[in-house]
Amino acid sequence: MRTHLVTALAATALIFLMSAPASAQHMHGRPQADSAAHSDSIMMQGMQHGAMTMTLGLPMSRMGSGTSWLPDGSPMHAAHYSAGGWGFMLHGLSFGMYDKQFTDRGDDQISSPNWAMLMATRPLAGGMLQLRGMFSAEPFTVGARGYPLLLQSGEAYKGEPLHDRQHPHDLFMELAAVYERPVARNLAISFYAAPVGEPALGPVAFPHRPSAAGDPLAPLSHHWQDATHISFGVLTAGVFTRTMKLEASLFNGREPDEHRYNFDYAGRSLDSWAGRLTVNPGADWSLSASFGGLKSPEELRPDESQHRFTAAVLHSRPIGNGGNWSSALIYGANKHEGGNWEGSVTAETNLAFDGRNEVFARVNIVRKRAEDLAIGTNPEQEFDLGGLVLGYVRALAEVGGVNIGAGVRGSLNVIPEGLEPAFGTLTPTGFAVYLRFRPALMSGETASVKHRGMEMVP
Ligand SMILES: [Cu+2]
Repeated sequence: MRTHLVTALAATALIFLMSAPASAQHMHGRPQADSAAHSDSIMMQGMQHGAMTMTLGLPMSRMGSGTSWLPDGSPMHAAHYSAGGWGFMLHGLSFGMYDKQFTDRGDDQISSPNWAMLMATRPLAGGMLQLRGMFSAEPFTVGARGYPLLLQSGEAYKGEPLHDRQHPHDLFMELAAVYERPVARNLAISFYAAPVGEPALGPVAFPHRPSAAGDPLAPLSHHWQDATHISFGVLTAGVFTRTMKLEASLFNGREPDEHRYNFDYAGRSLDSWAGRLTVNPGADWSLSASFGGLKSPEELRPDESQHRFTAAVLHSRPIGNGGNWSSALIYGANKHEGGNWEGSVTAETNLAFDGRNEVFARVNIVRKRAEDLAIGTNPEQEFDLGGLVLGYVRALAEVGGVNIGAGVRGSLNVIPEGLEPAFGTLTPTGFAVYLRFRPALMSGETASVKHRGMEMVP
């Protein structure tokens, strides 16, 4: 526990240091945005009009994880600056938390869930090239077994399925190149190649969802919805207009293994596939549906492939003075070969009233098998699980462009009688207290997206 405390503090300090100089740049980056001197960069062209834009004049706030789309009204907690014809953006999220999960299957731990992402963007051959690196210190700051989270499942450790814990994310979460190019007034093509990255399967992954921004812990439905966000080998091609995007991916469908520092290619190819349709009908909304085939995703059940279907509605809009309200309703289902569709629902909302006070809530309903939870009955037996999460984050300070908040989170789960012997209760609970570190809100950008409309075609 002491080593985790030390590494958690080290990680938050690291993120802090990484954010601070970039944010200082960001501070004097704003006046530059109004100068015509930087008009060589696509993003800076957009900034002259009050918001940064991408291909087809789409706002940067729409960029989700991988190639997914958020609502345009999503808040951007990022630092931005430009140099040498490139536009750089740094964003990330780091928590330092104490997490206690009750019952015999619970545990407590001090840890730091975190990620940081650097993007470099420049014009290329009539289009836009973007290079991305996303990293997580969780292998050090959470540990190989992950952090305690009752009823969570997915991935493995020392030959056993991880259960009642959330696995750490890999050191290399994403290394990717994106190329987008307009081919008509309102039509563009995109290519995404990633030694590690996210295929077009599922909604925006939870670490990137504004509707999950106050909560350090993962949704219980992660492996039914967005768990492919770290895949070791992804190729995605897409076509999009300003309101619609259609994508297809080939990727390595195997989940990351317990060695979180390396690239998991052994014996694998781009053996899995996915397709996704996303529609952003207005500035506040993003709707998506995806379907994929995952070849042998789990190392403990190598003979089993599965299909996944997801559908999601994301909503996000600025409110009041520096506030934002973001919500998501997500359905995701897995079908193992020869098995039934096992469904899950996530409903989550994050309401930042005014940039100081933030409340969030999540409801998870998910059907898991006995073997997911390593419950010693018939491995195929299915259980419907329910989880309710409520939390509050209070902004404490903004230091050097880093926004620091303190939060508290409580969870109440509801399990069927068949699981009562394992947990000793029908309503296992947990709580966490934490600090949250992230770059300050890029004020003005999100608001201007609303008023700007979509008239800015490059
Ligand atoms: Cu994950």
